[in-house]
Amino acid sequence: PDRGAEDNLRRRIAAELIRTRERSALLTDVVDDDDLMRQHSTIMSPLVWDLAHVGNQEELWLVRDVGRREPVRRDIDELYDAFKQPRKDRPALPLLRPGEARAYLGTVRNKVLDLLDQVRFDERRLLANGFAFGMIVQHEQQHDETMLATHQLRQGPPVLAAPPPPEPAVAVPGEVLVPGGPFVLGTSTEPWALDNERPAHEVDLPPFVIDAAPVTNERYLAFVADGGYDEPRWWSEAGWQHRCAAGLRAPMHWEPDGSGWACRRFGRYAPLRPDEPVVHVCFYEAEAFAAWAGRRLPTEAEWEKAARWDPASGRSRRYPWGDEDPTPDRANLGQRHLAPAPVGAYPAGASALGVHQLIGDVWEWTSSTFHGYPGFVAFPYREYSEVFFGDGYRVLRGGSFGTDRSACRGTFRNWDLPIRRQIFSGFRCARDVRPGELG
Ligand code: AVJ
Ligand code: FE
Repeated sequence: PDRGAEDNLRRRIAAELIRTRERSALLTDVVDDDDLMRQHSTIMSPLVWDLAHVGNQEELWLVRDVGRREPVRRDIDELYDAFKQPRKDRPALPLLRPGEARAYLGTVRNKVLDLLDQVRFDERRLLANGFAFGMIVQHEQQHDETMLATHQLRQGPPVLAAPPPPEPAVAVPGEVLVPGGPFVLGTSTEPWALDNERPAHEVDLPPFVIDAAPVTNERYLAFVADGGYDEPRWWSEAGWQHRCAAGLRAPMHWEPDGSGWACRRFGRYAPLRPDEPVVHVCFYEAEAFAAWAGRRLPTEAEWEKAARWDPASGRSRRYPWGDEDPTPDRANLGQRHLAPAPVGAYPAGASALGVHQLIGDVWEWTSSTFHGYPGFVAFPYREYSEVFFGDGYRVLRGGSFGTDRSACRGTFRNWDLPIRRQIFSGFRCARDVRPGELG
């Protein structure tokens, strides 16, 4: 590659690394050392574990592998290996104290910025288009979203604040018809796409109908008020079992308030806003709502076609609005707002077919289990995606208000257990086309 282009890439990578670290610092500087060391939920890590883990991954991949430099702290690799340390055991480990963790991250980062100056991006496949650096940026941003979810679980007075998301600017239709036919799912060209998004391949779908916006609190409340949580027929067998074992009655963080509900968000209470996407529901709750509404969840292929397919060109776009990167007027991403935006707040982010708020606001459960696409090759390590393939996990799409733009694309795939709801998860519904509906 020519020197000028390489220098531009270096500058872009440095800016992304620095911007990302500012987010990690903000999320960990607003609480004291005891709070950082404490476990707020057994399904989450102490914040200080996430922080040092992010530094350790950066050391493993960039300092040692890409840079072939001497280890900074080989002795802590085990402590911060997510596969060796179950979350519930992490608070009892001899973790780096917050001051040590911050110093460790600083040392690693200085080495990385130094090697970034010298690296040649054509040296190895891992470096093509700066991929190794992009992977580490995305990894830290994913943990920043996890840390934001930990903040949401934390008890005590609020420590995070942000301006509210924008108000609705347009009326959004109920649903949109997506014509049948082939489209391209996944990518082979997106430079920082992770292995599970690859390769691009054609998928032929029958026509279907999808909600033009995520399901709102108002619609979800109708399901709750109709006794949806007490009616096994709306739930799958596994879902009903979980509903009973976990005593589910409403989305996580909803609390009874007089005759209605309030929600707790980052330490503050607010009445439920009817036009806001419902958040903190698990896959089983999404599935039950859809059954109650006479609908179903979209498959991830349907979600991606609604998001990326442009009927005018027949192409799949990088994002719903086109090929340009996300901007604040297109999507509620990046923890700029600490809530999903009401439906209709992002007309500039709508897809070619007129589907709104696919990117940002809330992760959207799909009916699909997590598998490799045809031709999948693990890269650069099996533990990112491949070890999670199987029927145990469901795919979520689109990112949330807590997701950074670097870790969110039309092709980006997230996954989680069907019982999880501490994440910023919501959904939209879909349905088959009815006989005669196509005219
Ligand atoms: C893709 C969000 C499921 O948090 O478990 C972080 C991302 N992988 N460190 C997770 C990840 C390794 C992953 N998710
Ligand atoms: Fe990680």
